[in-house]
Amino acid sequence: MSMLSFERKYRVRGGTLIGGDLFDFWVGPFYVGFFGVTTIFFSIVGTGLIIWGAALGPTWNLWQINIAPPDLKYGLGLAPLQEGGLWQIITMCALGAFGSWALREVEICRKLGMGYHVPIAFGVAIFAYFTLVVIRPVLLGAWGHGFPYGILSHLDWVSNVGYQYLHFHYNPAHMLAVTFFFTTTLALSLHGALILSAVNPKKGEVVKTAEHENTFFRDVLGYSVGALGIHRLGLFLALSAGFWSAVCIVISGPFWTRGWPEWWNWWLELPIWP
Ligand code: UQ2
Repeated sequence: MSMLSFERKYRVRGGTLIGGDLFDFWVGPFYVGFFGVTTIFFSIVGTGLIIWGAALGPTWNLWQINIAPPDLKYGLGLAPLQEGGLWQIITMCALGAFGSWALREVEICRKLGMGYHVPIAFGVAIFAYFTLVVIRPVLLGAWGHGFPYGILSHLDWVSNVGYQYLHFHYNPAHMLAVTFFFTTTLALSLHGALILSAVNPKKGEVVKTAEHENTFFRDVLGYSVGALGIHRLGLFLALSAGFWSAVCIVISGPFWTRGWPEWWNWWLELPIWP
């Protein structure tokens, strides 16, 4: 269902960061803007390079297509296209597209006079990806430490890198990240279930309101975090999951090179036992 008649009054001029009025228009329901143009550009070039990389490879099997980063011997230099150079350009296109998308969100926030929570939240996801393909490879001295672009190949990479540190679940930042991911699903399932339960009363009855929502959790837990509170909590939990994911991988290698189980020896080495 189109909401165009409703949205028309919110389609205001201005709020752009770059380009003034030049790209300040919509295509159908979509705001364009300078960053809409750059998003389209990076997406098309990046996707085209992925398809080209697939064509150069041995398979069209969607699961097995793989575009690998350069060999470690290329260090932080540029590699030939077929030997990781494609991966390098595709990575730049991905970051260009993600960054453009975030800045397009900023322009829309400015138009609507809203806070910047959405682009900031998206920015944390971009930060996690940036950590994986730029910050950690740079700290380790080679683009070859980035992860390969492929459905199965990136799973293999995660498994191999995990085993390189013996048992990745002993990584304390990984523990935090996993806990935040799970808690995010708990919070969203509670919230989604509560909202749907409130708007789905018995046939013929009017939908329930915030009072009922609060009362349900006060009756169950003795506490309700509140309608605004659950969204603050959800944002905090989700951003924390992304943040600690970035931390857990960036410390693996640049700041800790042994097995993660060994890290916990700090406990046994405390001077309080003898
Ligand atoms: C709530 C509330 C909502 C909610 C939810 C709660 C009316 C519509 C889900 C309950 C959430 C609580 C008590 C926090 C749980 C804590 C963690 C870490 C998952 O009270 O207010 O608003 O959606």
